[in-house]
Amino acid sequence: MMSKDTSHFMDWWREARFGLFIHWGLYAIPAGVWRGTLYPWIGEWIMKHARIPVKDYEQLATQFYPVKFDAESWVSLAKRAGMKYITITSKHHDGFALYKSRVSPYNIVDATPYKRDPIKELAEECSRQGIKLCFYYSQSQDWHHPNGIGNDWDFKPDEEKDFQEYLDNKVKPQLKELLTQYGPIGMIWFDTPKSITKEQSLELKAYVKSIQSDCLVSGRIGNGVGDYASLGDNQHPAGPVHGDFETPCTLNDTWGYKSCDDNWKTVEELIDLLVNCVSKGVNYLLNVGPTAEGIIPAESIERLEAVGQWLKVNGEAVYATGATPYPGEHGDVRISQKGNTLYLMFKKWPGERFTLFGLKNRVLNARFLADARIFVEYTQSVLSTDNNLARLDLLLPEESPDSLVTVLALDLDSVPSVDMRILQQADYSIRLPAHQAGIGENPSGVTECLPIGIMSNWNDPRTALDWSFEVHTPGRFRVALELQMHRKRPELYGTFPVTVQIGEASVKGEAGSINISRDESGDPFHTARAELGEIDITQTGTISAAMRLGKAIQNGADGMPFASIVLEPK
Ligand code: H79
Repeated sequence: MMSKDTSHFMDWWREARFGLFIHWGLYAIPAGVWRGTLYPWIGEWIMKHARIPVKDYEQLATQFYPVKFDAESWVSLAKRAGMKYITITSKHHDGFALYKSRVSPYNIVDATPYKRDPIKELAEECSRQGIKLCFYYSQSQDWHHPNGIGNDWDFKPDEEKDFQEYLDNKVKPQLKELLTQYGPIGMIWFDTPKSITKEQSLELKAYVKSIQSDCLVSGRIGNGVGDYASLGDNQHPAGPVHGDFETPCTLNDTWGYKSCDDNWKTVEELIDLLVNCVSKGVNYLLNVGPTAEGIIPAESIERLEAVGQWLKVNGEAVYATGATPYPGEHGDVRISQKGNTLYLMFKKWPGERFTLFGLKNRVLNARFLADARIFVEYTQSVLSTDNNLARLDLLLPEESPDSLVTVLALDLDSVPSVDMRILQQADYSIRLPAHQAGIGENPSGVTECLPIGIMSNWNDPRTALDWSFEVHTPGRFRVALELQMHRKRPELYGTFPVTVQIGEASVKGEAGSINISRDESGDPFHTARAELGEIDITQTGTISAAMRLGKAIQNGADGMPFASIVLEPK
């Protein structure tokens, strides 16, 4: 007999969807400035960027006295934001332990005048307020330990270090402390595996599980042995992901506090990013960097509280939901599902009429999470003249019921079942993404790069990408190409000559290093959009499309980072 007990040690994490990341440590004191020089990039990296000797950086500990730290207010902020777990830096790359450690005196209790253990206070609050506590722990980089990776200005080059000695004498003993001093821990959030071997990753994982068997380990433990996988820092999924994923993200550009970083994302952007993660089944781990005094910046608090307000109304579409059943996107709508309910999350309000194509179930009820009293009229039909395209026509209020993303819940007669073809959308647009492309003749090994949804190594004009899609309303369309390009090094990309064939029509153009903006974050990708021209689609039904490179690409940057073709009605 199969067991009826289907509970799983990852259930809490899969249901949570939204967590608070906290980067707090000695780097909050310089806050981006060392000896009068403002250092670019992320604040917690200042020791490495300024190549600060261990003995100088250690002096910061003598000044660390966060008088305003208040565990109750940090945990209640996470609760108000609608977050279900907190992941805090117990030790970042600088090697400083933010908790009482017997393994190394380089910790907040023994090396600072503060002498309190904030992790202990947070653990007590988390347990009181019912939120999971998790620890970030930098297992590979440690710029304070002679055998940790990354510090070559005080110590030997990494290749000559005895990394195993560091694992045995610092990492494992500190993990043991973290897993025995603070009650049940949700996860150890390992980061930047660097040169750690598969045996060492497995050894660390087994070690964690031997102390707390239900404690998760993050994907960045290295070598693919984590309990789930991680997207890159501030990376967002473009298409479906296979398996459990989380994306760690910032509110501005830094993780650790930086006094001059004012590049705050707006509440609108944050909710858009959240619903995009939710629609792909990806957890969103959003960061705050408290000051050296122990204050979470007011700009962070305001934004998290606003997201929390939205979640209070719309959490049903977020917590314990699954990814959209559709293979692709629906314009400005993101979709999630739970049981027999499909949630349409409108990033832009469509106005009175909206059509959802390809839903095969019967709709029993349509209700807004923001206001269940609003009556939504709808009709369903299947058009045999359009290759059996199912359509659900909704009559909506002219004004959106919610001020930000509005969620419409569709209660169905059974579990959502959808058309898996690429469908022209209600606004007549058509998206042909990398993750839905067929890859033709492929001698040079072009691959689809999930989950960020770009083609990798596409530099070969012999390889065509192809699609077929369903058109219900022919007409003239603008053809645009979206690429995801590296922010820091746009010069690696030249431009790419491409030909796009849509049915009988074709357009040629150049896509490439345009609209790349540099910023402080060092995040890897930026969307660049190129307009290629216009084409006519003259008939309804199934249309095919293909794209080729005009010449071989030799740019040392992994070919053309193609994300999507977008056809928009003229
Ligand atoms: O903890 C946060 C970061 O400190 C950590 N991961 C998140 C969650 C992280 N470790 N390494 N990295 C992120 C990537 C670092 C990239 C770097 Fe650079 C390239 C460091 C130095 C060169 C870009 C440019 C970032 C800083 C300068």
